[in-house]
Amino acid sequence: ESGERKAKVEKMFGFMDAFLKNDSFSLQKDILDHVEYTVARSRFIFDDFEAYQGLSYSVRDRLIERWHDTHRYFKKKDPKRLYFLSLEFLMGRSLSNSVINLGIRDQYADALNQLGFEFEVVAEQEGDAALGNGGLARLCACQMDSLATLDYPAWGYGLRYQYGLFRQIILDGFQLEEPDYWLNFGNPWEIERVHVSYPVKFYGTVEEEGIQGQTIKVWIPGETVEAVAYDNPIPGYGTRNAINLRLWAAKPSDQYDMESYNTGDYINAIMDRQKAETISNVLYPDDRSYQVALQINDTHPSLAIAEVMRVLVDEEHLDWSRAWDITSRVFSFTTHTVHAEALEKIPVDLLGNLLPRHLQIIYEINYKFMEELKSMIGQDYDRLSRMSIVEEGAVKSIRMANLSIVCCQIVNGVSKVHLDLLKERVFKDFYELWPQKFQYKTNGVTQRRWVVVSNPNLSSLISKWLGTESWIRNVDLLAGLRQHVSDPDLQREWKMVKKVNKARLAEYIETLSGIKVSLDAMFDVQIKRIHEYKRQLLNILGIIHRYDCIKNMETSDRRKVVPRVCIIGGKAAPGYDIAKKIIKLCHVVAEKINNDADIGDLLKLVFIPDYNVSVAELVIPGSDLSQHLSTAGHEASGTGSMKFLMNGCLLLATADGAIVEIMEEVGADNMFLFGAKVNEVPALHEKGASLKAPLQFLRVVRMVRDGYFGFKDYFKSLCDTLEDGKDFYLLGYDFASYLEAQAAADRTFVDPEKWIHMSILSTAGSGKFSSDKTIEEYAKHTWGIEPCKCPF
Ligand code: CBF
Repeated sequence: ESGERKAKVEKMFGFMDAFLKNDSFSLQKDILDHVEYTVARSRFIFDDFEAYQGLSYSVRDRLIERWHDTHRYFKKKDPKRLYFLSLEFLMGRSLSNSVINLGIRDQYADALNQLGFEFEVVAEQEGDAALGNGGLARLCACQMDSLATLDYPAWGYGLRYQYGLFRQIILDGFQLEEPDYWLNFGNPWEIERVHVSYPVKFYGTVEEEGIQGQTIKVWIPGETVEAVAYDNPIPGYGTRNAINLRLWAAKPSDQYDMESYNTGDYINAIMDRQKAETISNVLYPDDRSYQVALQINDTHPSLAIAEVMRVLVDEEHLDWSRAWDITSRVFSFTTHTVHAEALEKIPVDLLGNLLPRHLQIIYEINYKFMEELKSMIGQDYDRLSRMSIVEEGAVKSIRMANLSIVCCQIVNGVSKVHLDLLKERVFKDFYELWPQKFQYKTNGVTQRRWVVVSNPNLSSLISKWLGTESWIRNVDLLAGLRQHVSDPDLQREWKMVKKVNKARLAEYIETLSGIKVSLDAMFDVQIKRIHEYKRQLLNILGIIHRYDCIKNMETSDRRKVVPRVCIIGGKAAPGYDIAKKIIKLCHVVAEKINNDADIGDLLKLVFIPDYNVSVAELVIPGSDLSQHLSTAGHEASGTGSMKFLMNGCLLLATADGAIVEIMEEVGADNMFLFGAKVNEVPALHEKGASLKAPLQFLRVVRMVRDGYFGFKDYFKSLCDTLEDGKDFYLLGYDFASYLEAQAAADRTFVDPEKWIHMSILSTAGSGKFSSDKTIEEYAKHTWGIEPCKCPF
């Protein structure tokens, strides 16, 4: 850049805020301008949705401004960057989060008010960006928020799926799936970069060519698809920094077009173009410097390893060892599972057809690794074959986790327990070889989204009692609540906030299902993906037991029952039959209980359909108790528990995943713990059929089996999974201690002072589970990056 231009830019930094003003009049004008010129509706007549659009474009302008300044600043300072690769980002809604992070929520609320609209109503118009399945994907969204807030020079890379996670429709209690057309009404939060596009090649052959006496491999691809960038600015809180989440969309390339036209077959040409649009792939950033860190979020983006090697060897003509040296120093790998059988494998036939050169490179990596391994462990063929990147067998496959471990300098689990399981079971062989590679980084969630945005009343209360809002960036300050825990004023106000949130949730439940619930009841919630290991079935069987007990009580004893509203929500994978049966069971049980006049307000069961991020934002603040029931050793971390904890909900949980660390922070006596421990589970599995389930358990299973709730034949296979010797997830074994934990929760609930005390201590102890903490750990111990704060 010329000196003159540089000076100009420097000067511009002095006028950072001069472009877009944030006073009420300017905001009103911006909103109206966008309604009129971007949305093309009259500024005199527009509805809530159009107001949402106008408002969002006006917020986006401010995001873009910060985004530009941040990138300009990063360019100037040129710090080491992080590129975070993930195939899933579950962002949810953007509006409220953006205005809060930009520090202009109240100004916008006021501006909208002047225009005759209400911020909350307008914000409700936004759909969720659900580009992911569950915990792993939402974790990435929290981590992006923390990266921006903590001023780290980072980019996220992912895919811009046309359709998000399916919408769950419940028809007669059965789950049906509908496509999520999330882009149908436009997406004001993204910026399409038509000029930022890269060809992504597939198929074809690899040929050998001689150049200057050397033989090199040349890949002649068969098809090319263009990856086009869509940028999504991510604002930090309390900083000018806004980072980028770049999502790639697959589009047909011109080259592709030409081939189609040559055939003269117009219809097939169009069909082929459509095919290209359905393809998605991950690209690495076009940055030649190795002052970067590349984070692979689970094995899904791990083909990036072979791609970086291909570029360095085939296009940059580096020799193999230099290319390997660079590649193995920039990549790190986070694994999110404890299930060895869930580790991703790609059949060699498929990969060889689609990406022949990448397959060759993986073979070469494996060959060199096997040679090195033999020199270290000798001819132990069992171990060699377990550790090989290539799995021989009926379907020869590439083990993507092995590829990632071999290549990456750091492999991390997502909780302390998870690391132990990786070391002892899942990656035992690798751990023994390279113990120094293995770490854990406990997951975290962002307090901005999960308290400030979704629970503004609690957020204000916390700030009031801490005397500062700084906890929103410095989460350690939450611990300061401990000193006020016994203050009756705080307890009263805390209780009041919960009541208001419960009222909001009760209203939502009534609108959804017509069921009226009592605010005096304990709101007991389990929301997460439906999976056998997460044991929603244990919850439902516990509810049946409660129902059965109430039914069989003398009427006078019913007065002693602690009323409960049990709330369950979550999606089952479309092909996961047992999970779908669990959803149906929940509905038939609910039908029975909710319509039983003997029961009334003592027990209600509600299934919340289409659980997603914005539903969670409503449900979590209104919950008293939340359940995390995974069979010990099955949940790598779990992040839902952390969101509830921050919101002062008490946890009823097994000692699994991050719960073990939550116990350390909050104290086991402030939670309701139950069930087998991680180290007891293998021995229990060995006992198999000799493990006898308690009578209460057999009774409730029998009620389902015998058709007490109808659908006898349909539930047979579900009940079969609970038979002695088949009960892999140990529902029968854990049932008695589960009921004890539930009884302890009841006893505590009737002592409101004690409950509030535990609730305040839960929030106070939640600081460790902020994604800010996780990101700081990664930055220091994995990525080696430093904050780079754009000046105001
Ligand atoms: O690490 C984030 C989350 O990832 C999962 O959801 C996953 O998809 N593998 C795990 O199941 C969670 O335990 C974990 O918290």
